[in-house]
Amino acid sequence: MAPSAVTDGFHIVVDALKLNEIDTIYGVAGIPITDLARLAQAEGMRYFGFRHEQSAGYAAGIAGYLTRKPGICLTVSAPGFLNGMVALANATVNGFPMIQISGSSDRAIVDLQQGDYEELDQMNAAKPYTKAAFRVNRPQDIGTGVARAIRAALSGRPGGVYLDLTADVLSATLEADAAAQSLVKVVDPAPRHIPSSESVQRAIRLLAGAERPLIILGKGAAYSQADNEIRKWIETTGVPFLPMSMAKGLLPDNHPQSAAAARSFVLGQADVVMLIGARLNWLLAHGKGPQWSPTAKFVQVDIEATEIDSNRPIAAPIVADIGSAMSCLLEAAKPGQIKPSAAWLDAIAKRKQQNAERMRAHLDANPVPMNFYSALRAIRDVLADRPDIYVVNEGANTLDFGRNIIDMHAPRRRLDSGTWGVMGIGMGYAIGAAVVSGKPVVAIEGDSALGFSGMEIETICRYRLPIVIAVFNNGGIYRGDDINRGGGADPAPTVLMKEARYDKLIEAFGGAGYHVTAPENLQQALSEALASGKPALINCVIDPKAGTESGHIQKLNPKSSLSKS
Ligand code: ADP
Ligand code: TPW
Ligand code: MG
Repeated sequence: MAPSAVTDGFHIVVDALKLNEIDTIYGVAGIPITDLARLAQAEGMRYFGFRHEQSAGYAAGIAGYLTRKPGICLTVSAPGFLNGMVALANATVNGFPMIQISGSSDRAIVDLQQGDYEELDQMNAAKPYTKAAFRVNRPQDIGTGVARAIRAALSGRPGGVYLDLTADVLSATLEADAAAQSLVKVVDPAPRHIPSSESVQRAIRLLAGAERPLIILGKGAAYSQADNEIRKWIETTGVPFLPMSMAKGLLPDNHPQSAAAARSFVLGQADVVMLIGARLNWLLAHGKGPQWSPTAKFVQVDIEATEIDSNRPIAAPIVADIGSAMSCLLEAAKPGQIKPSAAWLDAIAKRKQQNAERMRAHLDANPVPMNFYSALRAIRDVLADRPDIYVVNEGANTLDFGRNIIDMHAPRRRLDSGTWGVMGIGMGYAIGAAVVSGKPVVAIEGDSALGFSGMEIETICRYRLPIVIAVFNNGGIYRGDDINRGGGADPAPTVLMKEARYDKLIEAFGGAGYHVTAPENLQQALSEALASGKPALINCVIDPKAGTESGHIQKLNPKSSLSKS
């Protein structure tokens, strides 16, 4: 009898991923997963090798957000695993489907703490930061492990999942037939969640009684890809809407019903607020306090039942997936039943106009050196005709001004620091977005923010991705003009090198570097870089005095007597 064919853990992992239509891995190679990366590439998957696991993880997370397939991050044991964990936790916090697959060392040695190479009890370390964590201890369980990880990442509120593969499992052999039979193709990993008709009726009744209704769109709405239903709901009801940062572009920012330019006014005045895929977390002042009307009532559409009432009582919860919820609402609402008052719409229009005029005055000024307004105006003007371009944005002032000044015209094109306000997502998100979309990306980065992932400039150049990085170089965290309060020679804690030539970094890897001090040069450099389709970095010299401490969230910053002087 001929010996039956055998396979091994490496092959089974790749087969399991491919069977589930996962075609891309972001990672850093090393023991024990080097051959897994090689094999994935040999078997036709794309593998993107990074300089640090955190950026690989951010790329995987944002790929998951954009594609509704879990993004895969592959890491080595212990330190590589931990480097990736920040990104996996970030995916969980933001609701992005992602799986971090990590190799791990010998369990017998790890559990007795006998000092293995890169020893760490990874699965248990991962648990508090993930939606789910699994470990595979036998090669015949790989298929199930991958399937459970995919379902956990995608179902309900998406999140980050950890999948531990021991070195032993990767190298273990199994008969090919048994291996093939052990694979699992996940059926319907994110099933529709139809709302109850009572919940839909309750929400409609509440909205029908409103004079000053408001819709808030969050990144859950963007993630749901129910773009047409959401737009139809907003346009048929005529209710003004406010996009949260990453929901910008779901309806274009210049849509007549956008209340973004009257944000504080509408939050303070609305009598019924409908949250669609947005949490009442710190980004909305928890729905309480001076920003909000104390008598406002809430409708909340969310797939996660336990989100309801988390911060403020919700009068009309709709627990459902957004696509189904919007379809049911559209079907159930009678024409004209929901109708914002004319006075409300007039008041918003007036406030928008006043604020737009104030903004225009700032944007039209041409101070020397450039400030955030004039630099962002230049970028806005280039991007105005390019709704397809992805915008990545991080920093403090660079983020806050960027969000307000750069209009978005298409869904899911704005990717930023998100729920955690995290620095370091820049290059990973830019790479993930460029890879899954094939479109150009403009990353608008504070000089501090870029530092967290700057070495990935080499990754961008190595894979020749169409990414243009605009560094807003104001010489520091928030500002570049702080002084050492002890009078010594060391720079202040927030100060970075003003003279830094970040453009030279990309030149070291063959990309195009630009150094600009005026908006017209920035505009020209950006247009040229985008036309070339090649990696580029524009060092934008910004007035070190232009920013404010902590950007728009100064109120969250506890201050000592040092700052009060
Ligand atoms: P933002 O920061 O933009 O306000 P959040 O991340 O706070 O958005 O909130 C997104 C919400 O959307 C989460 O509570 C999540 O459970 C929910 N969500 C994600 N996907 C869906 C979906 N497909 N259907 C319904 N709700 C969803
Ligand atoms: C992982 C704290 C918030 S914003 C910021 C830091 C360090 C940088 C702001 O400076 P930048 O922008 O980028 O130059 P600008 O335009 O205001 O000058 N570590 C992590 N995340 C956060 N949020 C911080 C530190 C922080
Ligand atoms: Mg800065």
